[in-house]
Amino acid sequence: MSALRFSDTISATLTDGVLVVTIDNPPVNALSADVRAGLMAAMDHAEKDSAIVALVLTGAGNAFIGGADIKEFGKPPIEPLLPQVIARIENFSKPIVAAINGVALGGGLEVALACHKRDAGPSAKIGLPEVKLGIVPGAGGTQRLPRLIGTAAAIELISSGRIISANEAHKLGIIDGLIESPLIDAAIVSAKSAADLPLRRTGTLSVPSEPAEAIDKAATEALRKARGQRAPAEAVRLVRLAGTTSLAEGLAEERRTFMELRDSREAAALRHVFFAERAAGRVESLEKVAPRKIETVGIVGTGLMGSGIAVAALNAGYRVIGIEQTQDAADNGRERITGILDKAVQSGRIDTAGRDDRLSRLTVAADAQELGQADLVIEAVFDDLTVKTELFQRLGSIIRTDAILATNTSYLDPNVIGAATAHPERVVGLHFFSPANVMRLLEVVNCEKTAPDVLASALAFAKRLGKLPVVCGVTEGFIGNRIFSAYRREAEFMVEDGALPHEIDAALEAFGFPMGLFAVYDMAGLEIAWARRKRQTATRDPAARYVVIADRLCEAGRFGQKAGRGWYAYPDGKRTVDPEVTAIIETARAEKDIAPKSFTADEIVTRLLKAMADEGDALLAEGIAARASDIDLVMINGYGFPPHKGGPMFAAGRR
Ligand code: T1G
Repeated sequence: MSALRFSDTISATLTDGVLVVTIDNPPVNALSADVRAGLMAAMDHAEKDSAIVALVLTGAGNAFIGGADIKEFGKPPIEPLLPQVIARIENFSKPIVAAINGVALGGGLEVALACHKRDAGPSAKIGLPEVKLGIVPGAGGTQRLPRLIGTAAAIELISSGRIISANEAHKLGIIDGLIESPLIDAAIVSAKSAADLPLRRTGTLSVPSEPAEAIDKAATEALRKARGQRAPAEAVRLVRLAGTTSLAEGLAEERRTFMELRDSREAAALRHVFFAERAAGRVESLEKVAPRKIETVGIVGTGLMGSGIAVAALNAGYRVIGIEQTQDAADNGRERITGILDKAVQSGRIDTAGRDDRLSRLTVAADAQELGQADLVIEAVFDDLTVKTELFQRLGSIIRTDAILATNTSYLDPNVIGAATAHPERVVGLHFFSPANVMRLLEVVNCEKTAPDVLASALAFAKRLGKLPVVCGVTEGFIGNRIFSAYRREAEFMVEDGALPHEIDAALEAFGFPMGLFAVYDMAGLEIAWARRKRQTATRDPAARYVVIADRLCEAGRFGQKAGRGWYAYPDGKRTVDPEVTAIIETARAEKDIAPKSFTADEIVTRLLKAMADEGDALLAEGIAARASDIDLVMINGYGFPPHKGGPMFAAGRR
């Protein structure tokens, strides 16, 4: 066995006539220029050396190939281009077997599709996630995948960008060999035996025929889910094209579409989100700070929020101790948690063994002394300052001296809660979003006294939960609710100024929000915010602009969808404009002598974006948020802001 090197990132060894080519381009073996050149050089070498009968292509470390190098997007292209490398692989005179040892995504899967055989280890993950970056596959994915698995299945995979397991990929026919034993050894055997047979070139296969209805159904479903985004719709068109045109023409049209989308605003927004997610939760000053070990998580309060947090922690492998005040409440909490896990079994997300394993790590008790075993205690009790401060005082004598205390408050001041304990440096805020086992966003609140290793531990905990942590400082409502309040306030000002709620909602929905603001109000119910406004009456600045319309709606018993009436009426459950609401609005305008103006959809969106971005700038200036991109992530993942618009800071051009 002799070692060869073809570029900085491509090396190879020759075993038994098979050249095993390894891509080593950490962290994910992306297809950078050096990788592409090295692959070409390896093929040059293999072509000339008659001792080489076949090739195996694999990745170093945990990844096969994570895709095109996203950092090269927007830069001038460097030859050889990926389609050239891939065409050379497919047309190569000797068999090339992909040994897929980890993720094969985007261009990584496209490389594998052009290989003559695909073997994968059990931890391989496969997908064409390009639509999540606002683009379509650009190196043959839309043309080769349907040739292997059919049009309907390819439409579903490419338009959703879904990433699948080796097992599913094998069942679909993307993977030929599912290998348990050492992958490379098996791939070498595969490659050698392929050398005696005609090569199976994916691009030369014809797309399997399928009933037109199956294809139409997949296409309709994909377009429905795309909600107006371009990339998934283009993906559907290109996959269909594979069945009706030659490979060369299909590839040319794919490439043209890819280039066009790559330069679009939508793609720039989604790339921004991609890098924003990777930057989130990173705090430079914590780089050398070791997090504390967390294995057992105590959760005080097992209501809606607490039970969701418990499930998230159980899913991540933690031992969980839920605490309630009475045995009855503890039994109910356990039932709630079990109920969520049962639903996960019914929907196939976990199996019964998975559920039983989770339940074996769960205790729910009425005795707070149990918390003496916890490394981290999260309170998820009623959002009342006295309740929370008393609880934290009491916990001080129960929990271990090195245990971390987290509060899940949404609106209270965690500095005040922390000050109620003898050791505020161990207190941190963990603001989960409901349902906590589903929502990815987690605001990690760095309080005035939080110790660096406590913050580092909270971030490590969030990461293990699979959450998207965004660090924020203490302010009322943290990042999300502060921006949301500004957005809501501006929308109500606009109603007073002349826009009707349904006009604002239509503009927001056309922009990409799943639901307009006033429809969301009606769904959530209007009475809690009304109660809060009434409590704040005494402290409100009388000079500040105040819109009474929501109060008038509540006074008229219009508490939202559950009441059958709110900002809209709901005859037969259908959202409808209600003249009674319009009359309330007109009265309120007349009382202030406001002559209503009309607003275009564009004006509505621009004004709301500006309000959000101005509040975002204030959060940055106050040091509450560390980066504009963190604000974008909070609004995208917690408040329905459309990801393909990049978040309010990106959309308003405030990066
Ligand atoms: N290019 C450049 N850098 C990348 C990268 C990529 N494709 N993927 C990840 N990184 C960086 C990332 O920024 C981070 O860097 C580090 O790797 C670890 O990432 C022609 C058009 C592979 C599943 O969309 O889904 O192929 O911040 O924290 O959780 O059709 O990264 O540390 O400096 O996410 O282990 C298609 C995107 C491209 C895959 C690994 N490919 N990546 O997850 O680590 S388009 C993708 C991922 C394409 C062709 C086209 C994940 C991952 P830093 P990480 P992870």
